[in-house]
Amino acid sequence: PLNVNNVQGDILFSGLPKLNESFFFFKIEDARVRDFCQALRQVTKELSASNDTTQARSDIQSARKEDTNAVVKFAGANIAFTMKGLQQMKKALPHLNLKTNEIAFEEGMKVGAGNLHDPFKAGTTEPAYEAPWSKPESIHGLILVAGSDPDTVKTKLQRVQSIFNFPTGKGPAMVSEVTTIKGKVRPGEHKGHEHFGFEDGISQPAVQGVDRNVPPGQDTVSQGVILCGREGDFQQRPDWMVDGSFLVFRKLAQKVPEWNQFLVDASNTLGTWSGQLGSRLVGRWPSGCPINLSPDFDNVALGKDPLQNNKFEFDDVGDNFKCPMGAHIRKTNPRGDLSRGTVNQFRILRRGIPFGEEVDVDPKGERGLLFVCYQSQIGNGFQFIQQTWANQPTFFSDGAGLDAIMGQSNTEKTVDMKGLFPQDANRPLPLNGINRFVIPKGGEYFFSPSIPALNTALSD
Ligand code: N7H
Repeated sequence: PLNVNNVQGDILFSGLPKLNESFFFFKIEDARVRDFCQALRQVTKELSASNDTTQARSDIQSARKEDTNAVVKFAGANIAFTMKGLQQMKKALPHLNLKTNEIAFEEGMKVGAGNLHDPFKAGTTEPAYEAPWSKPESIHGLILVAGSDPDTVKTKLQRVQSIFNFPTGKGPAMVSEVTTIKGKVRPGEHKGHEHFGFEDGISQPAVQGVDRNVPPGQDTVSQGVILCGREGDFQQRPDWMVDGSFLVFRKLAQKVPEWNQFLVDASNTLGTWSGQLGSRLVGRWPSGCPINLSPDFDNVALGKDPLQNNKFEFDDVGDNFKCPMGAHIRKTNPRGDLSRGTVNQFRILRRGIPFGEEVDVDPKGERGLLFVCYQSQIGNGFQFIQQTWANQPTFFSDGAGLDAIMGQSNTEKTVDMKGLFPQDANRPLPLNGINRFVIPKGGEYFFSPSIPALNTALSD
């Protein structure tokens, strides 16, 4: 049976306490690979397992919900590797079996950028990724540290880095910095809401044998949908990959003033109001209240109630859609639109965090979501949701359009979306340039190994 103490802490349950998070992307120095692998055993003592952060996490999350400053100071660390990183480590670990059977991971995100419909640089087929995602060769791994406050996160990151002699130590550094990216929850009343203003992290699949007290409407998936080598992971994996999970990282910029303006302009032409239009594009009101349960106004009490806020189906009446087919939550989890058994193969655990300052603090600054998700198969998780559901105008029926939040097209400029209004399912929304509001800046695919694997196969 699964021992959750073997699984890194960001993966299962509700993740590490995320008020602040640092992502340290590193390269393993060519001359120090052996030292790096040996140091991993020391590093595992600093990592959080899925189980040992439970109390701190729930304390901090209740502090977050109550809108107070977190009083419990805690930070947890995890480590993950790219295929390039594992290949580098294999120089010191000749027996390491790298037949991961995961094509997306082995190729890296940039190679598959075209299939994701990520934008290209004008007139080329080169993804318009920023550095370092434009040159992923040197990205070998990621140390992520999430916690209650910036100082605790910083101290924790430094402790892990110092095991690799970074930036300096008794010997030469075993890693060099590729980049460090910081995320944080939004301030005050916006806590828990992403930059467009919507509460995030409401719907997550429960994992069999791990999550208890599963709220109504929340499905339970096999362990192997999230963890490699468990029942429900259909690929053959080397032993060391068991209880690890693929980590997808995407830096997604959000054009907040432009989105707000679009909602005002489009709702004027459509004869609605911007708040309702935005919520119909997401499928939930800002509080998290599903539009299926409250079509005309936000019901905050319902939105905050975990016993109610997932208890719904996309139950259309005739040709009238309670929730547009292209709404973000309908595209990314079609619930009973397909059979649950089918949908549940394609679920992910989302562990992202916003980045950037508020619009009023830094109007010209960049902001958005550091999207992170876990799955046992990238091709059935992130990639499938983005390519086969979100980017497919005919999913799951004609006229659905792209996912209104993160759907992407590299051919169509205008996509009509059916069912935007319950009163008139065929009233179209001409989404000129649907890519405009969420813009992928790059990212990479990582593997987050089990703690025993870090202590054995990956260190000796
Ligand atoms: Fe989404 N948003 O604020 O609009 N997402 N998402 N997402 N998303 C969800 O249910 C958002 C992105 C999923 O089970 C909510 O937790 C934004 C990507 C999935 O009902 C909100 C961005 C992918 C779900 C947002 C973004 C997904 C989900 C509702 C980019 C995967 C659960 C709150 C900047 C490829 C669906 C909630 C379910 C929910 C937003 C990206 C997937 C508010 C702004 C790239 C599976």
